[in-house]
Amino acid sequence: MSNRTFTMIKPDAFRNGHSGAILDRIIKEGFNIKALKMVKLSAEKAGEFYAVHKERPFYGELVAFMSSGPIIAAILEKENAVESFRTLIGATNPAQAAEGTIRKMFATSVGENAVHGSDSNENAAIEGAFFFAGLEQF
Ligand code: 3AN
Repeated sequence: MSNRTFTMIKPDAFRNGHSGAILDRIIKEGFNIKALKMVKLSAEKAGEFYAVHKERPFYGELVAFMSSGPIIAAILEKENAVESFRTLIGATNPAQAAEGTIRKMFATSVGENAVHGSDSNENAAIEGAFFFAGLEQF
């Protein structure tokens, strides 16, 4: 069954000029883009998005990084989208990411790891709705 996931091209990948290559790879892997926008998160909004990590030692660093520059947010559709996209992006730490994954190719560190991918169908829906109104989703 076809379903949806949510992604962000993070500020590091955007700054380093990898947005086009990453979007091209995502499309070539068979994901259909259902919503897309370029935005810059305020620290407050980044903190809200990552609220689940509030108690983690890297939370402050994560919020500062995610609000440090523009990102590209998107909703993607494909069969088994959440798991399939997590496989495409690779492990959180790019040093442990498999060859050919987006993080292996474009991420620089565990904190600045190029892309986000939702970890469940439930979170994909919550995260998609955080960025996109109904009228912006196709
Ligand atoms: P993933 O993005 O692979 O689902 P999570 O949910 O464990 O990974 O972490 C969310 C984000 O928090 C990561 N994408 C990364 O940017 C950041 N992060 C995770 N672990 C660390 C860490 N040890 N140090 C700095 N940032 C981290």
